[in-house]
Amino acid sequence: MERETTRISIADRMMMGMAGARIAGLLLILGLGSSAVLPVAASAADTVTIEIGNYSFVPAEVTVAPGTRVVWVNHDEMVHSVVSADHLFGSTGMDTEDEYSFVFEKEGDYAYLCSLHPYMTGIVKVRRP
Ligand SMILES: [Cu+2]
Repeated sequence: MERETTRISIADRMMMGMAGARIAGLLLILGLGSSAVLPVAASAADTVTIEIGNYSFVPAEVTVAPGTRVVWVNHDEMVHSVVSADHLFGSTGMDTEDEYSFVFEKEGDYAYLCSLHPYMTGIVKVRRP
């Protein structure tokens, strides 16, 4: 009798183990599902950063969707600015690590330059995806 009880007990434990594995598998699937969704929800797509360094805008040309905030960050030792060709947007002098941002709502091509070094140019192209 005691042997039989032991056998049942082992079978129970095996079944519990299998159920546990199934639950773990389900949690794993749910976990993977949510992690696959998260990057889409991240706000990274709404902001594009342009680095200013070595007397240039990098990248000099970006294409973004309407509503995107473009951020310029001055990593140079020199003061720079961001001024659009049509004066739609423009920063004051930006010291090292200063930032300037502008939200582009309408489609179009927006050429800009640094007013202190006019050979520094860039363009933001706003296009519907
Ligand atoms: Cu400059």
